[in-house]
Formats: sequence, C-alpha cells, structure tokens
Amino acid sequence: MLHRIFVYGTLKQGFPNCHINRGQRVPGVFVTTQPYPLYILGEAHLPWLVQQPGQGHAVAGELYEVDDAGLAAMDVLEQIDEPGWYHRERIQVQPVDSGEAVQTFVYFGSTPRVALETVHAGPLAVYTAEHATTYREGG
Ligand code: PCA
Repeated sequence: MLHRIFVYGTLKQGFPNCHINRGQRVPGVFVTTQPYPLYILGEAHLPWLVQQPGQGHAVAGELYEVDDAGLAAMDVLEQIDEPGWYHRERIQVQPVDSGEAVQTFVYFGSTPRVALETVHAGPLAVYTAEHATTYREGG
C-alpha cells in the first residue's frame, strides 16, 4: 500500500536524512493548509513542527508517496514509539502555486519539549539548507 508523507525537515531532498526517504516525490513544493509553528529545537537543532494549528506559518516542504516498508523506515528514524519524540499524524497540504489540497501524513514533534528546551529559531515558514548545517545526527 502507498502512503503520502509531507516532509519539512531533514527528510527533504538533499538534507541530512534524505537517504532514509525512499519515497517517490510528487513534483513541486507543498505548504500546509493550516499554519503550524516550526522551530529549531534543542542540542541537536531538530526541525520541530508542533501540532498547534493556527500558530506560526504555513510551512513549506515536499510530498512523497512511499510504501509500507519505506514509511516504517522513516518511523524508526523519527522514533514515533518513544515519548518526547515525533508522532505521525494526518494533515492537509496544498501545492504552493495552485492545485488541490491533499491529505497526507506528517511528523509532529512532541509539544512539551518546546517549553523545556532551547528554541534556536522559529516559528519558521521553511527549514533551509543553512538550518541543516547546525543539525546533529542521533540527537
Ligand atoms: N524529519 C521529518 C520530521 C523532522 C525531520 O527532521 C521531516 O523531514 O519531515
């Protein structure tokens, strides 16, 4: 079965965890239909999208279609079974130029960590290659 996943951080093409992303890209740039806060968080400088719709900005990223095994590999990276890490939820995104909104999975970071750790930047509208230079693997 194929799943849609919207990635906004290190799983984007050319970013530090892109090798874990085995999905097939849907061409173009997509943005979240709702605004959400996107921060750079903690010692590892993690891109951290928080499930607080209506705060922050519409966030830009990439949309992929991925099979069960590919999605499972991303779930392992994002530690979705560990409290305090990412959880995978459904949201709506749309092409930045024009086109129809679609439902997709996305990884939200745990909300309480934002209050407990250093917020280096944000809320952001996009996670850039420059932000990725501060990312620490295994954080
Ligand atoms: N990886 C996922 C969530 C944050 C991260 O670094 C992504 O790129 O969407």
